[in-house]
Amino acid sequence: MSDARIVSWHANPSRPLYTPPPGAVDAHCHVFGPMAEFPFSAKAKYLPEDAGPDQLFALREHLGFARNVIVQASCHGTDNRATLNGIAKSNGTCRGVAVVDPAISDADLEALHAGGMRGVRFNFLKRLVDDAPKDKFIEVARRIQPLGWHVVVYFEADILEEMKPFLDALPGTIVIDHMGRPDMSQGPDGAELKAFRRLLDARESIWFKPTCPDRLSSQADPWDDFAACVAPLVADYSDRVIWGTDWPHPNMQDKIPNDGHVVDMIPRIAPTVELQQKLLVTNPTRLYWA
Ligand code: 0GY
Repeated sequence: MSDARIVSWHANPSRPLYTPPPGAVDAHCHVFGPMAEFPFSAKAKYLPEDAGPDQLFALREHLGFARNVIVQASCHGTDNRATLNGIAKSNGTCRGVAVVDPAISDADLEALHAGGMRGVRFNFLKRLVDDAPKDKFIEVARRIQPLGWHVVVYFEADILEEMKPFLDALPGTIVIDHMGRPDMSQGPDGAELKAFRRLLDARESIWFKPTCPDRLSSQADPWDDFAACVAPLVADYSDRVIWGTDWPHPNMQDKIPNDGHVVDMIPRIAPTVELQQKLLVTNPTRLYWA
């Protein structure tokens, strides 16, 4: 990996045309560093410039959101201090999702809870992590249930079938990042979205994030194929969707999205006030501020 630090976020995003409802939650974003205080993991697969909580809160204000869920990014490994720092500075307006060493003690899990963590993330992307020990993850998922936490799982559509026994073995609520990254060029009735629907139909406690048009679309902004594929999914599973910007857009340096345009995808995938309220307020509040 090169030592050059990467910028993957827009320097001057537009103000969205869409206004989120009061209390809206950006439920998938990250913080990077600041590195001088919170160094990156020795195993990090990318080395970003600092994108700390002050930048996150300024962007949130600009985009019209009230709260954030900060998801521990892979570049910080299992050292959750940068994410905890963001939560601590937020005056109760942030919660977090941690990445933990499966050998973590109960006392350390409880300390993460006290610091505002409400879930644990299992990342299966080979370009981001060296290993993903399923047996150990299942054990972690069991141990977090008494805390009222949920599991967030990140994988790509080509391994959905092989993920099924693992997902079946996880207790409690599961949130799938970015819908398991289906191929949007196949359209709303494409094989990968159909397979994802089968997963949702088989278990009510599987939630998902209809996020990342910039990553998943086969087209340029305004990402029309994403809107066409994702709107039916949000309509059909509206009680188990949460939304986020994905700022600072890790690894998107070659296709940096305009965050204002990312927010303007919301009314295209959730066209009614009722759907927007569930996606941005009711559902994330149930998971993170209950
Ligand atoms: C995302 C997606 C990515 C990165 C991470 O933890 C991470 O580094 O999640 C990615 O590169 O696809 O959701 O932020």
